Amino acid sequence: MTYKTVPYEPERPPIDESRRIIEEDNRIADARRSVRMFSSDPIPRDIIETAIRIAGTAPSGAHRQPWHFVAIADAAMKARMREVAEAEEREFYEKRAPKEWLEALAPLGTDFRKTHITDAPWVIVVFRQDYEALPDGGKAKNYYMTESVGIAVGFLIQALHRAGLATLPHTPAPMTFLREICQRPINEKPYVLLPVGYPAQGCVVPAIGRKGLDEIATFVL
Ligand code: IYR
Repeated sequence: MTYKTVPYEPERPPIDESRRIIEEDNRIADARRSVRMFSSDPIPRDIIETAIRIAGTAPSGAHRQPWHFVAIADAAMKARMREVAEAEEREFYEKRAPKEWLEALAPLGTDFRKTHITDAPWVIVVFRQDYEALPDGGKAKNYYMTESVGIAVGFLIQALHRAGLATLPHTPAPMTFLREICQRPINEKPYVLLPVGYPAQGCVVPAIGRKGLDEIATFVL
């Protein structure tokens, strides 16, 4: 079997330049926080489009690109999503959640109220394509869909952050209702709901830290 290739020889920066860039990137990345208090100040569509293009550059299993992004600015649709999400979250917090889970969430101060869905100017619902529906009615298998979409969402969150925009990865459970509201086909499963906007004036975030490098990494030389 043969496959076609194209040249790929990106410019190689001097090592000190790489160090400068990566340290600056670390400073920027470390300043990111998930936000639950959004300003409703508008954000132009082209910025959201470019962020989604960046997400679409993520690597994926067998390069199947098993993702779809629905970007919603429509107030009525956001209101509908919030209504269903809050009903489900109320069930979660009041009935379904095991004590241990609620204890893990306590430092984050979350509850069933999901104001971010209606406050943020955009909500991006990300879908995972479990298979591709072929024009002849057949199905083409995808691979490592969950991992691939996770990487794409990582790209998306980081790109938006670098543009000064806040996000909150929100996964109401169950979130099948998002497929109906977004009118997506049966081969797609909602993966995450991501409000996008500026933090509200007076926004606060939980006082929590990050694990240090020696906690998250092992080096073997
Ligand atoms: N889906 C609920 C609960 C929740 C779960 C996790 I894991 C979080 O990191 C935060 C919240 C909610 O959105 O409130």
